[in-house]
Amino acid sequence: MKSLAIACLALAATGAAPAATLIGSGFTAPVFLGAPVGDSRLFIVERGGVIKVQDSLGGVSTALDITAKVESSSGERGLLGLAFDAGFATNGRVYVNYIDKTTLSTVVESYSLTASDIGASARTILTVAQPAGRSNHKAGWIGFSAADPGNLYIATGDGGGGNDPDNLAQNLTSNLGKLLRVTPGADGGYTVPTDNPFVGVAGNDEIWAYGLRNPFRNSFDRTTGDLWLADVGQSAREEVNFASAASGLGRGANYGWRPREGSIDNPGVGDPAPPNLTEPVFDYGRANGDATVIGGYVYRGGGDATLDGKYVFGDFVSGRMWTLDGTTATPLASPFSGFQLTSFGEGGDGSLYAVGLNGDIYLLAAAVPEPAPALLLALGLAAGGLLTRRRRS
Ligand SMILES: [Ca+2]
Ligand SMILES: [Ca+2]
Repeated sequence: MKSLAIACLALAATGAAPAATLIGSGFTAPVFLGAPVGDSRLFIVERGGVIKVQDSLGGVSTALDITAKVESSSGERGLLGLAFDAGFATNGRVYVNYIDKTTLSTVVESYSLTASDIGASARTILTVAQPAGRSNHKAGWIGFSAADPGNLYIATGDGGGGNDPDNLAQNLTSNLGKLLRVTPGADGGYTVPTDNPFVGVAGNDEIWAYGLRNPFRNSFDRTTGDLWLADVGQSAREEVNFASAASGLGRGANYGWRPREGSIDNPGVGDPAPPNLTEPVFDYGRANGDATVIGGYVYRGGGDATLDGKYVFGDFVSGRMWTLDGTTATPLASPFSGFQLTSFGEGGDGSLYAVGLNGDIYLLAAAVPEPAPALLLALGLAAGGLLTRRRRS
């Protein structure tokens, strides 16, 4: 099965008939898939407020059900993000991002999926009020970078409406249209890392980067910790932004919205481009039915030479997919017409998946299995012996 998927994707990359392996179906409006590093299970986020778990044999169960708390009946609201605590293997703790049914605010909470009473394990980390009457641009992705363990990054949209009517993404006293960075408290709440860019100066201390419209799906490279931010455009350009861990993960970056949409001045407003602008590494227009970028992952599974080390992303509306190598995008022959790609997903072993609003989950590229512990030990002993000999010589 795995080798078949790899072979099919290699064909797709060269323009042959596209194929991918359907490994799950029947989910209700799934919008994200993830897994703790090294965990063989897949955690699938359903927009209505449920997290399902699919095991390696295909069995599906419910890990969390907070539908009573989640507003998902209109616009782009719902349960939108999931991240795993570094201590997940022992504490079962996850972080979620959703729109609250009562307040319509963004809420980031943590739960322990292994608690005897999961509901009672809820801890509110942070909330962000949303503008009244605007149902779109809630973003909702959350994640931890291997280059910055312990700090949770939270993507917020501009809160909705055309052309960010209150100019919130450029407003440093609003947490909307931002990438936030906080240290979650074990008992809820958060502290602000002292090296956040607006600590001690004007601007909200939680803000890490700003000028974002609707950064719905983003990722940290599991190997390097680099940040990939995909900001959904309005009516002209879709964009991908990149900030390496080596250069500081884009601390204080202004990604340009609303004065800019992708690499052009926003046609809908006359604001001058900000002087401190960070341009996207790639943006694209509305040809071929493209209209909503879905950020993906740098594939680190090692099982597909075409994808290895490249950023894979796509478009919700057209279903098209690309790899990005540096600033050069190469189309992949996508199998996803009518699939409504809502997210890519990364397995605990680095395998790459695609998630469709229709309830289907596809494996795009499997991961090469990790060497068995006995083999690693043998390799380690061999390397140790080599080093010892070199030192002696
Ligand atoms: Ca401040
Ligand atoms: Ca931008």
